[in-house]
Amino acid sequence: GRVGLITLNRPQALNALNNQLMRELMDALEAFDKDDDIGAMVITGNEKAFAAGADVKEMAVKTTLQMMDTDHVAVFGRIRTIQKPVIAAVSGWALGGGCEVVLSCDMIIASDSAKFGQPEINLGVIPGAGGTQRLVRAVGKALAMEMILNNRALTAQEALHYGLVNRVVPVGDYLNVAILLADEIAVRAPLAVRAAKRMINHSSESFLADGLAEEKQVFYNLFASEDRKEGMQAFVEKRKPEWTGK
Ligand code: DAK
Repeated sequence: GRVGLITLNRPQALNALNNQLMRELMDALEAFDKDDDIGAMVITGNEKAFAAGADVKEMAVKTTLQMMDTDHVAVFGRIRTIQKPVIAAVSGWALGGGCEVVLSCDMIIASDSAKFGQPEINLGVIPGAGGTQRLVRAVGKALAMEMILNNRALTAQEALHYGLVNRVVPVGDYLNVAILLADEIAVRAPLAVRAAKRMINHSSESFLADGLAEEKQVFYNLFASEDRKEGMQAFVEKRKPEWTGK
Protein backbone atom coordinates (compact mmCIF):
# COMPACT_ATOMS: atom_id res chain seq x y z
CA GLY A 1 0.00 0.00 0.00
CA ARG A 2 1.28 3.43 0.97
CA VAL A 3 3.99 2.09 3.31
CA GLY A 4 7.67 2.15 2.35
CA LEU A 5 9.50 -0.78 3.97
CA ILE A 6 13.26 -0.68 4.49
CA THR A 7 15.12 -3.76 5.77
CA LEU A 8 18.66 -3.52 7.13
CA ASN A 9 20.38 -6.57 5.72
CA ARG A 10 23.90 -7.35 6.95
CA PRO A 11 22.94 -10.35 9.09
CA GLN A 12 26.51 -11.67 9.25
CA ALA A 13 27.49 -8.55 11.26
CA LEU A 14 24.23 -8.18 13.20
CA ASN A 15 23.38 -5.31 10.82
CA ALA A 16 26.34 -3.22 12.04
CA LEU A 17 25.98 0.18 10.39
CA ASN A 18 28.91 0.61 8.04
CA ASN A 19 29.28 3.51 5.65
CA GLN A 20 27.49 1.84 2.80
CA LEU A 21 24.54 0.63 4.87
CA MET A 22 24.00 4.05 6.43
CA ARG A 23 24.13 5.79 3.05
CA GLU A 24 21.72 3.28 1.49
CA LEU A 25 19.35 3.60 4.45
CA MET A 26 19.25 7.38 4.16
CA ASP A 27 18.91 7.28 0.36
CA ALA A 28 15.94 4.92 0.71
CA LEU A 29 14.27 7.10 3.37
CA GLU A 30 14.73 10.22 1.27
CA ALA A 31 13.39 8.51 -1.87
CA PHE A 32 10.25 7.39 0.00
CA ASP A 33 9.90 10.86 1.49
CA LYS A 34 9.71 12.34 -2.03
CA ASP A 35 7.37 9.63 -3.36
CA ASP A 36 3.72 10.78 -3.42
CA ASP A 37 2.54 7.17 -3.31
CA ILE A 38 4.17 6.65 0.10
CA GLY A 39 2.62 8.03 3.29
CA ALA A 40 4.77 6.45 6.01
CA MET A 41 7.85 4.26 6.37
CA VAL A 42 8.96 1.28 8.42
CA ILE A 43 12.62 0.47 9.12
CA THR A 44 13.39 -3.02 10.34
CA GLY A 45 16.24 -5.51 10.67
CA ASN A 46 15.84 -9.20 11.38
CA GLU A 47 14.68 -11.18 14.43
CA LYS A 48 18.19 -11.28 15.94
CA ALA A 49 19.24 -7.69 15.36
CA PHE A 50 17.82 -4.37 14.33
CA ALA A 51 21.44 -3.12 14.32
CA ALA A 52 24.30 -3.78 16.78
CA GLY A 53 25.74 -0.28 16.33
CA ALA A 54 28.18 1.44 14.03
CA ASP A 55 30.61 -0.99 12.43
CA VAL A 56 33.42 -1.17 15.00
CA LYS A 57 35.72 -2.98 12.59
CA GLU A 58 35.38 -0.14 10.09
CA MET A 59 35.73 2.53 12.80
CA ALA A 60 38.64 0.95 14.69
CA VAL A 61 41.21 1.88 12.04
CA LYS A 62 40.03 5.47 11.54
CA THR A 63 41.88 8.54 12.81
CA THR A 64 40.00 11.42 14.36
CA LEU A 65 40.60 13.52 11.25
CA GLN A 66 39.27 10.78 8.99
CA MET A 67 36.16 10.50 11.15
CA MET A 68 35.62 14.25 11.01
CA ASP A 69 36.39 14.40 7.31
CA THR A 70 34.01 11.72 6.12
CA ASP A 71 31.78 12.15 9.17
CA HIS A 72 30.14 8.99 7.93
CA VAL A 73 27.78 8.67 10.79
CA ALA A 74 26.70 12.29 10.28
CA VAL A 75 24.57 10.61 7.66
CA PHE A 76 22.48 9.97 10.79
CA GLY A 77 21.55 13.66 10.73
CA ARG A 78 19.65 13.08 7.52
CA ILE A 79 16.97 11.11 9.42
CA ARG A 80 15.90 14.35 11.08
CA THR A 81 15.06 15.86 7.71
CA ILE A 82 12.53 13.13 6.79
CA GLN A 83 9.07 14.68 6.84
CA LYS A 84 6.83 11.62 6.74
CA PRO A 85 6.42 9.36 9.80
CA VAL A 86 9.05 6.67 10.27
CA ILE A 87 8.32 3.64 12.44
CA ALA A 88 11.08 1.35 13.72
CA ALA A 89 10.18 -2.35 13.94
CA VAL A 90 12.79 -3.69 16.34
CA SER A 91 13.68 -7.25 17.27
CA GLY A 92 16.91 -8.36 18.96
CA TRP A 93 19.78 -5.92 19.37
CA ALA A 94 19.38 -2.18 18.94
CA LEU A 95 22.74 -1.00 20.25
CA GLY A 96 24.87 2.13 19.93
CA GLY A 97 24.23 3.73 16.54
CA GLY A 98 21.42 1.18 16.05
CA CYS A 99 19.67 2.47 19.14
CA GLU A 100 20.31 6.03 17.91
CA VAL A 101 18.62 5.24 14.58
CA VAL A 102 15.65 3.90 16.56
CA LEU A 103 15.60 7.00 18.77
CA SER A 104 15.46 9.14 15.62
CA CYS A 105 12.35 7.33 14.42
CA ASP A 106 8.88 8.57 15.35
CA MET A 107 7.38 5.40 16.81
CA ILE A 108 8.79 2.06 17.85
CA ILE A 109 7.19 -1.38 17.72
CA ALA A 110 9.34 -3.91 19.57
CA SER A 111 9.31 -7.68 19.57
CA ASP A 112 9.49 -9.24 23.01
CA SER A 113 13.14 -10.12 22.33
CA ALA A 114 14.24 -6.54 21.59
CA LYS A 115 17.13 -5.07 23.60
CA PHE A 116 18.09 -1.40 23.62
CA GLY A 117 21.48 -0.16 24.76
CA GLN A 118 24.30 2.35 24.34
CA PRO A 119 27.50 0.32 24.91
CA GLU A 120 29.91 2.97 23.55
CA ILE A 121 31.48 3.31 27.01
CA ASN A 122 32.96 -0.18 26.45
CA LEU A 123 34.86 1.23 23.46
CA GLY A 124 36.10 4.33 25.26
CA VAL A 125 33.70 6.74 23.57
CA ILE A 126 30.19 8.11 24.05
CA PRO A 127 27.13 7.98 21.81
CA GLY A 128 27.89 10.29 18.89
CA ALA A 129 24.67 10.38 16.90
CA GLY A 130 22.16 11.81 19.34
CA GLY A 131 22.13 9.14 22.06
CA THR A 132 23.12 11.41 24.94
CA GLN A 133 20.48 13.93 23.95
CA ARG A 134 17.57 11.81 22.74
CA LEU A 135 17.77 9.00 25.30
CA VAL A 136 17.44 11.38 28.22
CA ARG A 137 14.33 12.85 26.62
CA ALA A 138 12.95 9.35 25.96
CA VAL A 139 13.57 7.62 29.29
CA GLY A 140 14.61 10.37 31.71
CA LYS A 141 17.96 11.36 33.13
CA ALA A 142 18.43 8.68 35.79
CA LEU A 143 18.02 5.75 33.46
CA ALA A 144 19.89 7.44 30.58
CA MET A 145 22.86 7.88 32.94
CA GLU A 146 22.84 4.18 33.83
CA MET A 147 22.47 3.11 30.22
CA ILE A 148 25.24 5.33 28.86
CA LEU A 149 27.70 5.35 31.79
CA ASN A 150 27.29 1.71 32.76
CA ASN A 151 26.07 -0.04 29.59
CA ARG A 152 22.70 -1.03 31.02
CA ALA A 153 20.58 -2.46 28.22
CA LEU A 154 16.80 -2.41 28.43
CA THR A 155 14.58 -5.39 27.68
CA ALA A 156 11.53 -4.79 25.53
CA GLN A 157 9.28 -4.81 28.60
CA GLU A 158 11.52 -2.28 30.39
CA ALA A 159 11.55 -0.11 27.27
CA LEU A 160 7.75 -0.18 27.28
CA HIS A 161 7.61 0.62 30.99
CA TYR A 162 9.89 3.67 30.59
CA GLY A 163 8.09 4.96 27.50
CA LEU A 164 10.82 4.30 24.96
CA VAL A 165 8.61 2.12 22.74
CA ASN A 166 4.96 2.21 21.69
CA ARG A 167 4.18 -1.49 21.90
CA VAL A 168 5.75 -4.86 22.60
CA VAL A 169 4.37 -7.79 20.61
CA PRO A 170 5.39 -11.42 20.03
CA VAL A 171 8.37 -11.88 17.75
CA GLY A 172 6.18 -13.36 15.01
CA ASP A 173 4.05 -10.21 14.85
CA TYR A 174 6.25 -7.15 15.35
CA LEU A 175 6.81 -6.37 11.68
CA ASN A 176 3.16 -6.82 10.71
CA VAL A 177 2.03 -4.65 13.61
CA ALA A 178 4.49 -1.92 12.57
CA ILE A 179 3.36 -2.08 8.94
CA LEU A 180 -0.31 -1.98 10.00
CA LEU A 181 0.31 1.10 12.15
CA ALA A 182 2.22 2.78 9.30
CA ASP A 183 -0.60 1.83 6.91
CA GLU A 184 -3.21 3.49 9.14
CA ILE A 185 -1.18 6.70 9.40
CA ALA A 186 -0.26 6.64 5.70
CA VAL A 187 -3.86 7.21 4.63
CA ARG A 188 -4.42 10.17 6.95
CA ALA A 189 -4.24 13.82 5.85
CA PRO A 190 -0.66 14.08 4.58
CA LEU A 191 -0.08 17.76 5.38
CA ALA A 192 -1.45 17.41 8.90
CA VAL A 193 0.51 14.24 9.57
CA ARG A 194 3.72 15.97 8.50
CA ALA A 195 2.89 19.11 10.47
CA ALA A 196 2.07 17.09 13.58
CA LYS A 197 5.32 15.20 13.33
CA ARG A 198 7.25 18.44 12.86
CA MET A 199 5.65 20.09 15.87
CA ILE A 200 5.97 17.10 18.20
CA ASN A 201 9.67 16.95 17.35
CA HIS A 202 9.96 20.70 17.75
CA SER A 203 8.83 20.39 21.37
CA SER A 204 12.06 18.67 22.29
CA GLU A 205 14.37 19.81 19.53
CA SER A 206 14.72 23.49 20.23
CA PHE A 207 17.66 22.83 22.54
CA LEU A 208 18.72 19.68 20.74
CA ALA A 209 20.79 21.31 18.02
CA ASP A 210 23.23 22.76 20.54
CA GLY A 211 23.40 19.45 22.35
CA LEU A 212 24.06 17.53 19.15
CA ALA A 213 26.84 19.88 18.05
CA GLU A 214 28.49 19.61 21.46
CA GLU A 215 28.02 15.85 21.56
CA LYS A 216 29.74 15.43 18.20
CA GLN A 217 32.71 17.51 19.33
CA VAL A 218 33.09 15.45 22.50
CA PHE A 219 32.83 12.26 20.45
CA TYR A 220 35.71 13.39 18.23
CA ASN A 221 37.80 14.37 21.24
CA LEU A 222 37.35 10.88 22.69
CA PHE A 223 38.06 9.35 19.32
CA ALA A 224 41.57 10.79 19.59
CA SER A 225 42.21 8.94 22.90
CA GLU A 226 44.34 5.84 23.35
CA ASP A 227 41.50 4.22 25.25
CA ARG A 228 39.28 4.49 22.16
CA LYS A 229 41.89 2.69 20.04
CA GLU A 230 42.32 0.07 22.77
CA GLY A 231 38.56 -0.39 23.17
CA MET A 232 37.93 -0.92 19.48
CA GLN A 233 41.06 -3.05 18.96
CA ALA A 234 40.04 -5.24 21.91
CA PHE A 235 36.62 -5.77 20.34
CA VAL A 236 38.18 -6.78 17.02
CA GLU A 237 40.61 -9.15 18.83
CA LYS A 238 37.78 -10.53 21.02
CA ARG A 239 39.55 -9.70 24.31
CA LYS A 240 38.91 -7.43 27.30
CA PRO A 241 40.16 -3.84 26.89
CA GLU A 242 42.80 -2.43 29.25
CA TRP A 243 42.02 1.20 30.02
CA THR A 244 44.84 3.70 30.70
CA GLY A 245 42.83 6.88 30.93
CA LYS A 246 44.83 8.45 28.09
N1 DAK B 1 30.56 -3.77 14.47
C1 DAK B 1 31.16 -4.73 13.72
N2 DAK B 1 30.87 -6.04 13.82
C2 DAK B 1 29.96 -6.41 14.71
C3 DAK B 1 29.30 -5.48 15.55
C4 DAK B 1 29.63 -4.10 15.40
N3 DAK B 1 29.03 -3.13 16.08
N4 DAK B 1 28.45 -6.16 16.34
C5 DAK B 1 28.57 -7.45 16.00
N5 DAK B 1 29.47 -7.61 15.02
C6 DAK B 1 29.89 -8.86 14.39
C7 DAK B 1 30.81 -9.65 15.31
O1 DAK B 1 32.13 -9.19 15.24
C8 DAK B 1 30.63 -11.04 14.73
O2 DAK B 1 31.37 -11.17 13.55
P1 DAK B 1 32.52 -12.33 13.40
O3 DAK B 1 33.49 -12.09 14.50
O4 DAK B 1 31.76 -13.61 13.57
O5 DAK B 1 33.06 -12.11 12.03
C9 DAK B 1 29.16 -11.07 14.31
O6 DAK B 1 28.77 -9.72 14.17
C10 DAK B 1 28.26 -11.71 15.36
O7 DAK B 1 28.51 -11.06 16.60
P2 DAK B 1 28.87 -11.85 17.95
O8 DAK B 1 29.56 -13.14 17.66
O9 DAK B 1 29.58 -10.89 18.83
O10 DAK B 1 27.39 -12.17 18.50
P3 DAK B 1 26.94 -12.39 20.01
O11 DAK B 1 25.55 -12.87 19.91
O12 DAK B 1 27.95 -13.22 20.76
O13 DAK B 1 26.98 -10.96 20.68
C11 DAK B 1 26.55 -8.54 20.73
C12 DAK B 1 26.08 -9.96 20.25
C13 DAK B 1 25.60 -7.53 20.11
C14 DAK B 1 26.41 -8.48 22.28
C15 DAK B 1 28.02 -8.31 20.33
O14 DAK B 1 28.17 -8.60 18.94
C16 DAK B 1 28.49 -6.90 20.57
O15 DAK B 1 28.81 -6.53 21.70
N6 DAK B 1 28.59 -6.12 19.47
C17 DAK B 1 29.13 -4.76 19.54
C18 DAK B 1 28.11 -3.84 20.08
C19 DAK B 1 28.65 -2.40 20.18
O16 DAK B 1 29.67 -2.16 20.84
N7 DAK B 1 27.96 -1.46 19.51
C20 DAK B 1 28.27 -0.07 19.64
C21 DAK B 1 29.25 0.30 18.56
S1 DAK B 1 29.77 1.99 18.71
C22 DAK B 1 29.38 8.84 15.22
C23 DAK B 1 28.11 8.63 15.65
C24 DAK B 1 27.73 7.39 16.18
C25 DAK B 1 28.63 6.36 16.29
C26 DAK B 1 29.92 6.58 15.86
C27 DAK B 1 30.31 7.81 15.31
N8 DAK B 1 29.79 10.13 14.66
C28 DAK B 1 28.83 11.20 14.59
C29 DAK B 1 31.04 10.27 14.00
C30 DAK B 1 28.19 5.09 16.85
C31 DAK B 1 29.03 4.26 17.53
C32 DAK B 1 28.61 2.91 17.89
O17 DAK B 1 27.54 2.41 17.58
